[in-house]
Amino acid sequence: MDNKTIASVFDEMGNILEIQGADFFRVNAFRRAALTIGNLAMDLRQMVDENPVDIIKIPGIGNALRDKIVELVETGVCKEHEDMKKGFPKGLLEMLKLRGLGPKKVKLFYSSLKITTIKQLKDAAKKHLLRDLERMGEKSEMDILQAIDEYSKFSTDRHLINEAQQEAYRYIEYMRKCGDVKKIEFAGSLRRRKETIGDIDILVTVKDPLKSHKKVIDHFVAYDEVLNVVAQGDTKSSVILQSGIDVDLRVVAEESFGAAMHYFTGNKEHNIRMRTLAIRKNLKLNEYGLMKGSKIVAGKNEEEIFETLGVPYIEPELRKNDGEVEYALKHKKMPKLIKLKDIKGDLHTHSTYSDGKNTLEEMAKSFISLGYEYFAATDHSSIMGITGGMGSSDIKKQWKEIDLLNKKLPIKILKGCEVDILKDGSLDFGDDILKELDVVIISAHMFGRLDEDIQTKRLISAIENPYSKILGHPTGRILNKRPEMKFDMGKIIDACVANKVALEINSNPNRLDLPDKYARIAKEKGAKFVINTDAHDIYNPSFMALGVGIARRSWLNKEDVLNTGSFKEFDRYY
Ligand code: DGT
Ligand code: CA
Ligand code: CA
Ligand code: ZN
Repeated sequence: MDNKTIASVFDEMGNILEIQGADFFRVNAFRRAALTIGNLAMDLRQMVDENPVDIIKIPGIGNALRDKIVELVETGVCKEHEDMKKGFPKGLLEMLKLRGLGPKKVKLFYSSLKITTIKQLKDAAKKHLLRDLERMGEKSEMDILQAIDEYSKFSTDRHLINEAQQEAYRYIEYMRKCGDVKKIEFAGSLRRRKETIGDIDILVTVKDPLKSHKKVIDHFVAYDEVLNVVAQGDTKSSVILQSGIDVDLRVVAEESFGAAMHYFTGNKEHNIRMRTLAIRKNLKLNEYGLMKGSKIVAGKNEEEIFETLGVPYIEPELRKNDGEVEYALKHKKMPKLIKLKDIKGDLHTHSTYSDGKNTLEEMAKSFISLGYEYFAATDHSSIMGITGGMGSSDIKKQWKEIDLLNKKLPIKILKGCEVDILKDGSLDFGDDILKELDVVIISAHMFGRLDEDIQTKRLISAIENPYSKILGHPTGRILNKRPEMKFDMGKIIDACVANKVALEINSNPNRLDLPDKYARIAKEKGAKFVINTDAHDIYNPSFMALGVGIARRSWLNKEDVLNTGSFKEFDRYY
């Protein structure tokens, strides 16, 4: 942990304390320490190692802060800071990022209007609830709206799917402990496996329609992780979790469960399209059921609703109203989408040969435990020098280890590399190395902001390299952080098809790249795909399910994806 990070921890502690109303001296002690450390010439890590006693000679740092510095340097966290954050709304700290908003104002909005998120702040400003507060006015209210606008341009309140999914699973597990819950499922964008999630939608049915409702809702709001109860009614409730994620719960009747699942899975446009089908049959479709007048003709499960409407079952991932209903009506049969269990190996992984956290052998064991037939070791080439990419002697060393491991382990390790695409479109390893490799992933990690034309040419020239097999994380996007690179996607897909380069669907939840809208077009143009995890430790291989979700949203079946076959079959494509 470097000086800058330590300073930001102290700064955050000062902010939390000030919002909580701690006394001035305590708040100021953290503030001053943060400022001093931010401007310090000496490296605190080195001081902790060499002469921790001297740390208290820094102005403003006493014994207590010295102990925290040592703790931060040695463990990466500080217990008091972690404890402070526990009961504290994350949204309040996020609010501090708004231009012109300090702890005093955040505290004011929290204590007077119970505002804990930027979204609530925006709503309040729009309703003119802020202008009458102490030391506020019409202008400062408008300033806040403006600051939120600026902020939202480069940040969103959508959550990464793995984080939302984890929260949903944990919540559902907790809800099952309530004896009155019968069925429980999540719906919404999480069920459609969209790459980011606005809020979590959970549906339940209860054991006793007369007595259970209240018990279920009470159990729901009593969850440990709940930070704020936004609404609590007889059949529905909304809460905000400590993690900042909103969760909606609805209690529905048994005979309506399927209809509610369909309605709340969405998306909205798909629902509207399905409703027009119902109308044509003189029926009505809503969250209670497929209705003839006031009578439910189908509703307890989704299948019977589709059947009654005369359409084959449409998987949740396809429900976007971008042609799925028309396809269903025309073909009377939906395509068989790829499944997680179709995947036979992972072709993009890292180990300590570059920036991975685990050794090659540890990674191998992780893949063995998933039952894979093979995986490719594809550490970075050397231009990623900052993160320890491989030079030609490193990769040769890796080949030797792969040969040894292949003799003793029940999995085939392929020799590979994630080779950087250089600025001019050439690759970061020469033919002498590339020709020895089973798997060559070409990735653009740098120069993401070239002009569209130049970027397109650069990528095409990399794709045309005869050794290229996979275009890694094609758009380069980082969800909620970095936009897609600008290039002509149509031309890149055409070049991949012409040169037999598979497009990667990178399963890392921060990437989920290639996005489904492009993957679907690529499929129509005849492209092939690989779904990889880009694992950097022994836990990441579980990301595969997320990539498969994107593939399903892109209408891909097993045959479109090369790592659903043996490695021989993969290689046959090239
Ligand atoms: P999110 O939460 O933004 O990631 O996306 P969703 O799709 O989960 O949206 P959410 O939570 O607002 O609503 C869940 C589903 O409920 C949505 O996919 C479709 C349905 N729904 C919500 N509002 C409407 C509406 O006004 N009309 C119709 N037909 N359906 C709606
Ligand atoms: Ca939702
Ligand atoms: Ca919702
Ligand atoms: Zn990688």
